Amino acid sequence: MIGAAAVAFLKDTLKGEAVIHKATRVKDLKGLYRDEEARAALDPDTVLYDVDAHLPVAEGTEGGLFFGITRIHPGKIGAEYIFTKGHFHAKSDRGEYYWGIEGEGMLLLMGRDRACRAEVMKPGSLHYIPAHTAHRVANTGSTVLSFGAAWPSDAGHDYEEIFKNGFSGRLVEEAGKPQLIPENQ
Ligand code: PAN
Ligand code: ZN
Repeated sequence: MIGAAAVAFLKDTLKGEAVIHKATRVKDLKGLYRDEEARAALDPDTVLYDVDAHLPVAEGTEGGLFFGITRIHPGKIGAEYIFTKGHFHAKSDRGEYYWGIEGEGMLLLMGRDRACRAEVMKPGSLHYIPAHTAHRVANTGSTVLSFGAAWPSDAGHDYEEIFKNGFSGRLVEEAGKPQLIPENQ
């Protein structure tokens, strides 16, 4: 039997069967920005980034894969570029691929030893996120940053660790350029 694909992947959107859409708003990022006052002053319902994800199997299924596209709005909260919450995987030994689609950004990678590094994201850049490595993306450009992701369906997300201890590096604008500033290393 020959059939049409159940999902359409058009540049930075996904549409079709088993595709979910999730928006993350100002109110979901409480305590994560260096300048909490600046965050709290914003409309809590403003969307900062959103994700389309193709989840063809149930979350937690061993041996499956998930595929997502994230779009992050441009801008800063205080001096810090708008970013994703960031997480370790709940099954910490699961890795992931990210790749840049449109716009400019930085991927922050932090190991369990809290050593932190950043990789430049741009259209066509490919990023291997090793196991046991927290990952967060910041939009350092002036347009929407979109990127793709593929990860194991049993990886899960541990956001708690990041809400508790944060990342050991922050991407802030200094003299008009992104700088990686160490924090709580
Ligand atoms: C991605 C992320 C997505 C949003 O699909 O979930 O970019 O970032 P947060 O989940 O940190 O809010 C991924 O890493 N999945 O594992
Ligand atoms: Zn992940």
